[in-house]
Amino acid sequence: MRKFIFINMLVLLSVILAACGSAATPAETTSSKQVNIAVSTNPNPAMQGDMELALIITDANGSPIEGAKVDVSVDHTDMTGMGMSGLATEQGGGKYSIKANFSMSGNWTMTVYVRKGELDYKEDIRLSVQ
Ligand SMILES: [Cu+2]
Repeated sequence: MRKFIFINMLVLLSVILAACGSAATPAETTSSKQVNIAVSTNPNPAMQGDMELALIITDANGSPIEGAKVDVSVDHTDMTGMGMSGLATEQGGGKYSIKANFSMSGNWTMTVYVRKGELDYKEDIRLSVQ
């Protein structure tokens, strides 16, 4: 009987350890951002329907990042299968823009990929559509 309890304790302990392992928090990245993305919308505030998204993309020193490949995808946060994506058009001076049609109001998440040479940066930006 004593042995049986001991085995149970071991099993319980291993379950706890496994649970702790999966809940481990990833190492935090506290280094300053390589890339800054400022988003503006036309119309502003963002409205359901056709919209232009403009991104001003700068580096850690505030200098515009030009000549980058900027992929934008947007997803309606509460739903699946409502995403769209495309390549933003460079406007010069670190500005990139893309047209989108938001078929529903609500919370959307915009994922921006900025790639240029060694730089491969991704950022999720929340977008509230009225
Ligand atoms: Cu939706």
